[in-house]
Amino acid sequence: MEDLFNKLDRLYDDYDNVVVMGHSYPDLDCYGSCLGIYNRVCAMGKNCYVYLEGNNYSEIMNKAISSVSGVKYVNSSNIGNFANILLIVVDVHQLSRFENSNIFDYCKDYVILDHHIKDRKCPKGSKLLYINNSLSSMIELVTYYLDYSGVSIDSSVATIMLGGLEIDTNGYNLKTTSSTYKAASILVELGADVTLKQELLKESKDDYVRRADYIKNSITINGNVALCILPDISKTETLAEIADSLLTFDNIEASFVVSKINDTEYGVSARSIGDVDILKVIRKLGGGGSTTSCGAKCTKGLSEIKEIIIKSIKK
Ligand SMILES: [Mn+2]
Repeated sequence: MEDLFNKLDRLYDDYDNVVVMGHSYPDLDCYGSCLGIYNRVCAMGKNCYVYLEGNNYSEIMNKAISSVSGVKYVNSSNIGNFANILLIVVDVHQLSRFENSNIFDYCKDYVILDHHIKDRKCPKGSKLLYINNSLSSMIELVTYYLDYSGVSIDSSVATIMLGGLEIDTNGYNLKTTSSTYKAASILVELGADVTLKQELLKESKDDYVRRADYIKNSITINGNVALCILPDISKTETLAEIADSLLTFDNIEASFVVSKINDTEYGVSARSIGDVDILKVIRKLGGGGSTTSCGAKCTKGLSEIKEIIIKSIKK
């Protein structure tokens, strides 16, 4: 990793501006990583900005954004005012899932840093590409980057980063190694407040009850795979949250959550902590991701999606 950190550090000087951006519907892993890199680049005396479009964010994200101060942001309305931009994309590598999928129009060069399984649709021509699917989260990498650089960060940023680490590992259950715990330890040393992190991750009672209701109506396939169909149009992050929750139950090793995400498309979110090959199923639905966490968006009908999932699991 030190090699990567040195390469990154050497890049910034060739540009007037550095913009850090993640995926659409950002979560704390994505946003916390943007903030971490932002702090590193600012510490080197460079102009840096975090790209946030700002609409349609989760309650957790809105709380996180308002908890940090002094960060310079850009979005589609003003990115055109900046020249000679190096873009650093984190936590995603498919252009269609970028927070702004037209961002390349504004940037001279770009770097991609991700921890998801590499997709064929990964853009070619980056200045630096680092995709390491064995990392628990983006936060893990960025934490080691900050540690290596000796950069200090605001306690609010460390808190968000700790929250991101917890979310991406589903509470230190998925892809968690000794380095993951070490990253958590570094973040606490950097000032992360465990109580505030808990506050940040809190959800409303209504959301909890709604989720419990969905979970109650889920079915189990082969005794270890939960399938949950949501009755209403939902946000993709809701699907992801429910898929995470399902994994906390006895005997459940994998989960699939399906819901309409707009008038024409269904979203599918899948999680696995065991040997169930969810990625194979998700690929059949045209999606992608990692072997522990993946998803798809498709225009197939609900009965066809259900059939593909159930048949593939039973096979
Ligand atoms: Mn992530």
